[in-house]
Amino acid sequence: MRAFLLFLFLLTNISLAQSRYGNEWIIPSQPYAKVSITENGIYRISYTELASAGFNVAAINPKQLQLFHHGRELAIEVVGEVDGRFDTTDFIEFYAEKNKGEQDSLVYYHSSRANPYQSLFSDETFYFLTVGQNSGKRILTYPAKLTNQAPEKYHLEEQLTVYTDQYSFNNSIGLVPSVQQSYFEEGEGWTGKYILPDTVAQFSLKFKNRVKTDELQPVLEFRVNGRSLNDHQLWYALNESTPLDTIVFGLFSPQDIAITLNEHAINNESVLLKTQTLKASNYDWYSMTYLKVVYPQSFPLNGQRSKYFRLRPNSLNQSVVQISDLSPDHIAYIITDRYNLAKVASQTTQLVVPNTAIQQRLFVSDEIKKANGISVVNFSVLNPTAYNYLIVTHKSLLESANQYAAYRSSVVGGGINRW
Ligand SMILES: [Ca+2]
Repeated sequence: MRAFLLFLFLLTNISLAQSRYGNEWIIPSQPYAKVSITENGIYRISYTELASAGFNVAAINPKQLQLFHHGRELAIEVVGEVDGRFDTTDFIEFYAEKNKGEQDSLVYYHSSRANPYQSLFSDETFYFLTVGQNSGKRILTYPAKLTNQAPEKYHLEEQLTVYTDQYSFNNSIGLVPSVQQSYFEEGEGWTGKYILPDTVAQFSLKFKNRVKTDELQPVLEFRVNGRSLNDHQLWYALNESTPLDTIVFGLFSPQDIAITLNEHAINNESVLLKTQTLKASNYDWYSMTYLKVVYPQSFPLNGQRSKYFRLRPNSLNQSVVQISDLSPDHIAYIITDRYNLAKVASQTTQLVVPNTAIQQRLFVSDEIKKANGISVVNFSVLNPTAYNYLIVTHKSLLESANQYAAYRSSVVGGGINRW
């Protein structure tokens, strides 16, 4: 993967409001516990974990605990906060997601991310816990409720297969291009193994607990990525039938295809997708980046400890969800807005979910995860008016960045200061 050097010049302008920098969440006088996360799920941080990381637990007013991710405060639950003391049995609980690379979109200057489900660099992301000046944001809990409303018949399952076997540079395999842009080009990113023109690629999809309904048919979406220096012509077919269509896409470009699956396209709750190029050249190479099928599915967890549900909009603005194998240990969160999480209390195997006039996403899990690691961070004070520019670099390029900074601060370089 290409290391890159990005010089970011921050123009000194004292009239710039601080909100322009996006670092308002950092209060330099407050220590922060930096929490490493690499998987989606419900996390719990205990008194002991914070104390072992070196966080001053004696100074914690639990009501003022705040958690930040990507500079925004997330709602959390702090069990034991009511007495205003952080006791050894108190803990913090929240829903977190791994790094899905949303911020990678910044490096694609003329295009969008080739693989929207995989970070270019790492699954790891950091959540920051601190004791603020005021009350922190807390998870709202909707209590269990009795109702005669009929349960939802199904939710919309999103079954996703993401391929990350190879990293596609925007060049033919094995040939390093003479010029690479400093930004990421169309089609760059993680994708599947390249497929040769003689191969009929086969991708098998299996439905789980599908609900057959005339209201909604399953939709199969997939993204292929060009991998060689020619335009591609690709046919695709379902099962043993003749090709449905032929699509044309360029060089190293991604291409999306969506197919509505009729009932006769589904055999024994499976679908076989076949793809092949028309062999425009011997190097008519492409790869599969992801396959996604969205379909109506019934609610059982079937042994899965964690599961997402997408509820269809309900004009009653409330949905009843009956999960036959829901236990009292399961936690149900409405995660549609993951910064403003809400919890839904269950009544035996039933959840009454509010505000469903719009589609809501639920996360149900009985698995409490531990962070990979916690360390204490004290941020330095950065006074923008005291510096002229900022260098953002990679450690492999640090020496050159320092040389550049030394040059800029010299008389010849203009006597310009770097932070
Ligand atoms: Ca307490």
